[in-house]
Amino acid sequence: MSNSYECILTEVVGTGERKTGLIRLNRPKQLNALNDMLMDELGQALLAFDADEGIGCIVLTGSERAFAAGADIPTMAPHNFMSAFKSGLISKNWETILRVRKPVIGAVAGFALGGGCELAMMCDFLIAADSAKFGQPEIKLGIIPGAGGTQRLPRAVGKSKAMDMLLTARMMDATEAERAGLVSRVVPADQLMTEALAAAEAINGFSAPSTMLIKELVNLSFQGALSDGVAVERRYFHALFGSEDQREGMGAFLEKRAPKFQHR
Ligand code: DAK
Repeated sequence: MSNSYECILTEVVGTGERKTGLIRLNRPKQLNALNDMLMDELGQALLAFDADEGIGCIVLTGSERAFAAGADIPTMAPHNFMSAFKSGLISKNWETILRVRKPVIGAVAGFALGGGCELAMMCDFLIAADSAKFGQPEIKLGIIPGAGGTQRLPRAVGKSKAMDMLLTARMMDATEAERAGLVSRVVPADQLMTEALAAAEAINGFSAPSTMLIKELVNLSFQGALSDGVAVERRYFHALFGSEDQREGMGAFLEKRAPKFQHR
């Protein structure tokens, strides 16, 4: 993997026409605690992969021991209200991932805590190693989540489980996370990357406009009224009949051959 960044590693992987942008969080001594430099670099790498026509999908991962153990506590510790308020404490680049239009798969092994859990929940879906542990332990530090944990966790796992995790700081293991709907699949730790990259490769083979629109619409389903989302979905569905990939996809089905998408 490339080392042009200090706190992350990036690599382009895959065998197909369109490839996967792989980003690995890399502050091993701090269990990938998320400091400003890491978040800046992550934002840059995400946007660079998103802008690259040769990339169909992004995989975000950490190490075997930790996806990320949260925001960097030594950076936050000295702040008071005024300095936090004036500097917008650690808000820079925290939501860049939400601007990415291509699918982002989170591949989580080990700890995903606090901001690490929040970052994971900003991915489009999560594949977890059986070693994964999710939690929002901010309450133990005398604070609360600051990057969407109180909002995304209840949407992912329901109110009761979210309240339990947020108020007691207990961690959820991979099996419970899958049962609760926080992650889409759990695999043995040594198969995590194989599984995540295979999922990415499958997505890379589909029409890019379809993958981007599905992502946009599913995210919309968490924001507005159901009827609004369904109306937008209907319009985009119609709009895709102006694409070459629709003609190719349906033509290939009728001709009993594999489609060759051009992503337009
Ligand atoms: N920050 C910095 N260093 C950390 C860290 C963190 N969050 N978590 C772990 N480390 C460091 C430890 O200090 C230790 O460093 P050394 O002592 O070796 O130098 C090293 O990683 C290994 O950790 P441990 O020795 O503690 O390892 P254990 O296996 O015993 O325990 C642990 C692992 C993950 C259970 C434990 O380290 C732990 O509880 N860590 C803290 C987890 C936590 O409280 N996370 C939540 C932090 S608050 C916002 C955006 C985000 C946020 C807020 C606002 N905005 C956009 C406004 C997010 C806030 C948070 O995440």
